[in-house]
Amino acid sequence: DDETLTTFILTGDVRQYLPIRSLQGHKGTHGRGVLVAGSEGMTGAALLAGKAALRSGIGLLQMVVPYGLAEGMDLALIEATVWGAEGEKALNGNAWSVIYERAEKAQALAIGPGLGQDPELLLVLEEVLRNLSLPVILDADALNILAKEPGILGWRQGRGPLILTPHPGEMARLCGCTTEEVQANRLELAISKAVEWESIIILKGAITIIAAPDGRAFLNPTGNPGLGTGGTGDVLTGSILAWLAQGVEPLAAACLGVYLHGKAADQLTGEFGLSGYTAGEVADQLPKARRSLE
Ligand code: B4P
Ligand code: MG
Repeated sequence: DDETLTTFILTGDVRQYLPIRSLQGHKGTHGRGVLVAGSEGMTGAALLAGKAALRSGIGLLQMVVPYGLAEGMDLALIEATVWGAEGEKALNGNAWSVIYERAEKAQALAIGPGLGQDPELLLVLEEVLRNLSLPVILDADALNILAKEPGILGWRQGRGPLILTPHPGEMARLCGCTTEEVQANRLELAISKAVEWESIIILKGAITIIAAPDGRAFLNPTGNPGLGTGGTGDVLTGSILAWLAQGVEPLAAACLGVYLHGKAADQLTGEFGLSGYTAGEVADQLPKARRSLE
């Protein structure tokens, strides 16, 4: 029953999920991740997710952004490689070829933060779901686009792990209900959709829920209301991308990412209290949150 299948994430479990960094390790062994994100006015979402991936130990971060924004991104996040794909100010339906090229040599892919919602991007999402066997994270605008055609999630089945990271508003759009209905039914809804869509669902908010396709669910004990500020969701996505790229199993990567994101925020309350720290500061705090477990 639900009671035995639903547990809090334990610090001891999270510690075991942390990948062991070999003394001989190099950027090739620490994983490559692809981040498809950003459009005019929302380049910050891409930068925050990218920064969080770097702060979570990724070996090589490859950003795929609209070609009109590629030069600015390249200068703003100097540690990442940046690839311009079709679309001047936002990616369009022809962005797939560049995404596919990058994904072929990577261990994980995340798509969505600040992406924009060109209707043609539905075609790109279909290609991602159908053709990529690496673990994929769908966040933000990828979820908003998907909400118009949630049936395409069925195309993923049997092809590779999928993680969805909706906040309650995005979950409502995906499920065709209201945000209030989501909030009144968080656990049941997250579990039933994780089973139905054969995906890991991270339903964000105070006590984020991580629901698995086998019907289990994990509740996150870390985090605080200071996280309710623009960009913190993008930081979460980038961090999980990095854990996946480093070879952490998808469900463990989801729990590890959510736990450390909240832990970083909890550490920041020591200096700032319950508001006024920024998403970028949460990203920068991630290594210290990780170190507190070692
Ligand atoms: P968007 O405008 O789409 O916001 P976004 O770009 O996705 O923002 P971001 O990526 O920074 O944050 P995200 O929420 O992904 O949507 C925001 C809209 O959704 C708002 O209009 C809001 O009304 C609605 N919405 C969002 N959360 C809601 C909620 N809980 N209840 C009702 N409506 C909601 O990621 C935020 C991160 O902060 C997550 O990791 C989350 O778990 C964490 N967080 C936020 N508040 C927290 C809290 N009190 N305690 C612990 N963690 C918290
Ligand atoms: Mg978000």
